[in-house]
Amino acid sequence: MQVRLTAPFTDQKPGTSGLRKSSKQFQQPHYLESFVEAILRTLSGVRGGILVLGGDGRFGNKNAIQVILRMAAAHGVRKVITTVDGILSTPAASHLIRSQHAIGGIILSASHNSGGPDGDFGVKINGANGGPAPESLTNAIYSCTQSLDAYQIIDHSNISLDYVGTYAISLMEVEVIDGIEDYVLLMQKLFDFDRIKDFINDDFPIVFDALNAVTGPYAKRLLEGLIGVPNGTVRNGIPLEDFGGCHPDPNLTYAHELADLLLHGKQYCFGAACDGDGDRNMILGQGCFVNPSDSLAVLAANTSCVPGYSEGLRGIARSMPTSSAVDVVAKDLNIPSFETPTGWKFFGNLLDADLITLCGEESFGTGSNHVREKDGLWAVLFWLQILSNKRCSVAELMKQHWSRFGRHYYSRHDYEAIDSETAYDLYSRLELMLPNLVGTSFAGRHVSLADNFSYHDPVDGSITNKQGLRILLDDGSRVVLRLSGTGTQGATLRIYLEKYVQPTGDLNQLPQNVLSALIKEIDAYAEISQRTGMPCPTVIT
Ligand code: VG1
Ligand code: CO
Repeated sequence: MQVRLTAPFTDQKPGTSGLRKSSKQFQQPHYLESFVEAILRTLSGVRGGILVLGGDGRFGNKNAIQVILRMAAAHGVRKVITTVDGILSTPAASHLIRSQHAIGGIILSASHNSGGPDGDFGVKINGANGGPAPESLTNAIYSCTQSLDAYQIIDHSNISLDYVGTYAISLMEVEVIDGIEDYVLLMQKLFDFDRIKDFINDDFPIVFDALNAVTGPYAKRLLEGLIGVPNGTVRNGIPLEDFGGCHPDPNLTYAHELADLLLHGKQYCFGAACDGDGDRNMILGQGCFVNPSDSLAVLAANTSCVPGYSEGLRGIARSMPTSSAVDVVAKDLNIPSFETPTGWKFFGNLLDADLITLCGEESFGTGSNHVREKDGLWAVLFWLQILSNKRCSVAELMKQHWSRFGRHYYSRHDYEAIDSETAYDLYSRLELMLPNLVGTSFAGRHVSLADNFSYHDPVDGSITNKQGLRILLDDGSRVVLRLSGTGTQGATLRIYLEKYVQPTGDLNQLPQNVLSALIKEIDAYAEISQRTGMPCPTVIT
């Protein structure tokens, strides 16, 4: 059946790996369908191909699955693999796409954004390598939406997502699988669960917060099932359509209940949380928050503890705003390190070309070549494996790490939901001023470089410009500014601050104190509080 569209669809921001908007916008007639039509017209191999489909369980997930199934059938897809209750984390989807030789996947999630009728919804597109769609694909989808005048859909009743089963919609097969199983098997290949089990059961109590989002069922099977920790270790473990009203973003602000348990309580030795779609992670020890940039460095420095990585690393990559902590480890290991723009899609080529094994972002994202997405629970298991081998606390491990490699004091300040024009003006004004900064003094140091970061992909030669304003100082300190590409209300300004202290220096200071001169200087220079009217950031990490 062909449904004609009367108004053009103009809502897709080019350059993002999908469409992320309010649930209300997604409920407009033909809205979801128009975007899906553009995906199915653009993705290569749709006719006769296999597609993976699932989501993080938020409001709209199940309905979107039914719509996409009927549209996929109309477009001649051979088979769609979807999951019981439509539950499929982003890393698990990436794994399925790869293991099932699918042409790609559609993941229904707005990741760490809130959910429910008043929250956000999203449609993410992954390619045949299991990774987020590259810009070339999202741009092509975007141009397709611009001229769309109709979409194809088949009339069919809903498929049951209650149990595992196989169905047909017209000529298309629908396989409803358990979305947890394959992922658990993959983790069993990488980690020594018995060793983790011995360590934890020997008086190392842990707690995990799924924030009522997708990782609940995965964590229950991995932690309470395989590792055998007490039931209830996984808190907020049932995926809810509105995430129980909470913001499924694992940071100190939005996962504060867990943070309080670890930072102020004595009950647990280790705590972790993941985001809405399961690709991010926050790691906490007793009285100790692990900065995500440090987390990546610790993983890289300790791969010999983990069976899946015992052969060592090919190389590492980090996003530009991520601290240089992992670069220092790479240097020590004598392996290459790459600096990419923000967004997991930029790691795809490096992973596919086997140039790197580990990669990560400061935004609580770490991952490896086992899939093509960042992977929250994988990082949790990696940490538990290191701790089991070293038989030490998180705080001790961090101390050992810094006393060997030095400490990159780091913080990210987010100013959320600023008026878009104000944010844009602030940003472009600073961009224009940057060339004049080079050679002058900033927070008492000399500015060695000030520019808008551009990335040259060593694999396909592509160049991606304007990926963030950076001010580099002669002592290795940095301030980076970006406007978020994932927010749905106004604009979000992110400021990343970093200062390196040698192993012989004071490694036990508070990051906000160490960074205070940079914080003050950038506020004055970019007129942040003055222009936004916000005296302080909404989220400090
Ligand atoms: C944020 C993070 C970025 C991450 C992206 C998607 O983007 O900063 O590092 O890759 O979210 O993560 P931005 O443009 O808002 O800074 V997720 O968990 O949505 O897949
Ligand atoms: Co996410």
